[in-house]
Amino acid sequence: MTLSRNSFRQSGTGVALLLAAACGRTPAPSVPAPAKPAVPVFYAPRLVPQPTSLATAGDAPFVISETTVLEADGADAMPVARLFAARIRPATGYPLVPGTPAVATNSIRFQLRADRTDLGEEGYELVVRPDSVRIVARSAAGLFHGAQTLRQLLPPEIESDIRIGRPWGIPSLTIRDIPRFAWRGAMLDVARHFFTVNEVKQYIDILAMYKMNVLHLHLADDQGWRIEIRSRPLLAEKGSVTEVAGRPGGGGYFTQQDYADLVRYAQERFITVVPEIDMPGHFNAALIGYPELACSRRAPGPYTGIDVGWSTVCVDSAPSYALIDDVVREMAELTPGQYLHMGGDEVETLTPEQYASFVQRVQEIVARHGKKMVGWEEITAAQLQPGTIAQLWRADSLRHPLGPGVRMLLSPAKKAYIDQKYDPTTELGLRWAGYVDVRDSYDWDPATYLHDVGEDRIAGVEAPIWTETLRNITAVEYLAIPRLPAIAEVGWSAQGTRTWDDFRVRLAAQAARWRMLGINYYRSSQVPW
Ligand code: TNX
Repeated sequence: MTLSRNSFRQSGTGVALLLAAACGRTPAPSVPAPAKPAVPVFYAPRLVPQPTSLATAGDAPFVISETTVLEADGADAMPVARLFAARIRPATGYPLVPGTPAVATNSIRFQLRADRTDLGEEGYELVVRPDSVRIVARSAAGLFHGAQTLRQLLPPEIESDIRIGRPWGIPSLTIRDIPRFAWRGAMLDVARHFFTVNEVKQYIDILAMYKMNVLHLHLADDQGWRIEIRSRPLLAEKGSVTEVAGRPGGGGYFTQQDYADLVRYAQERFITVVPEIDMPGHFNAALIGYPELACSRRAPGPYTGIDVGWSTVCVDSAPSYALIDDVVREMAELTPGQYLHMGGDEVETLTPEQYASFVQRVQEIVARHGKKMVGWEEITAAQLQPGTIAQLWRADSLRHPLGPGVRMLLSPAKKAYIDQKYDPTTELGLRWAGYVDVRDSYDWDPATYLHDVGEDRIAGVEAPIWTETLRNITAVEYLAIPRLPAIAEVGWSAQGTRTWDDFRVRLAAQAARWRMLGINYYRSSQVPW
């Protein structure tokens, strides 16, 4: 250890005490040492999402060193400690091999405590003192969220993939942090444009940084069917060959192995995958290989435009339900989470009676395969079972009262649609919901958004990104960042702990991390970068 921990104090402005390069030497008074750039040992916390409570201790920071030990207390704590070590090993260049608890000082301990029911399913407590760091949680998910906080307490260069010679200080403090909503999601549309497994993993990494815990994958739409269904091979074979604008070589689909790989990668980061197969509309791609599901019995061609509402599966015919049963069965088998999303949006070709009876039949199929159904807000027109979730996207009020046990997931387009343009100059994105700048995404309260739906009926919040204009993950990031972290905080932080004026400053501090990670972002003029 080259640094004395006690020689640094946190400054009032946020950037901590600077380490003078000449530290330890006393230059002769007549010949001042040349001014070398100073390096902050640690920074005052600027966290996103804002934790429930944070108290700085006023002590010296904890400084990670060559000999710092990582300790996993409890079998399920080890994978979390390993992921954290893997994240900070490249930048520090330190070994940081996780082991079981052994030492009392110079250690970072991940501790599972079943009796800490006060921390809830996903909460954690983080205590940083000059000689140790402790994360305590009741679940591995809580430890993981605590590790994300610890990451943000380190200097931004911690995100580097190459070794950086600088002190790695963490301010002394105590954080207690429990999420507001259990469902904090992001939806990625891989149907309008296809994204590779690696691109989706990059998106998962961003969700994890901001403590989001649901990845909703929009796997099928008019322009493409993106998941292998073994009992119905033509869905992917014929339905995946193109995408919006139909670039040569565009399109593609996930094999079941790819999907399983994504589910596992997300699971390791405590993110549940919710797959969506949109029906009865948005169904053109499926009909290419299975024309008997169209009322016309004629196979349509691949579609590369961006209109909505025109396609449908034939809802009054048995073969349709046989195929839906096969798809639901395989998706249920592949998906450990309890929810399957069945779409249900923007149907313009059916009578209200046909639509409601279709939704109810699909809901029964989902239940028969042991899952609960999620659908877009239109499904509230049908009789929904307790446990079903309706995802709000365009309504400002409910047209149908919610049945018993039915809850809403909030993705109001004017707030949470991160595929909308920021302002008139934004090249990417759509604009049907109006311009959505960062403050629009941030400044709202889910509990009061709908007059007739209070907090107890709200499952959580989700930020969908539709990809009509987005060809690759760099373009997705440009629209997602910084609105995704804004929605993440809306979902995680108690309403009384967060304000826009404070958020914009904390958000600005994230940019150095995004640059280190190579994450693209929009430099909104609302944020003091
Ligand atoms: C509406 S939101 C849709 C999608 C489009 C999106 C574009 C919803 C349930 N349906 O089909 O991609 O707008 O913003």
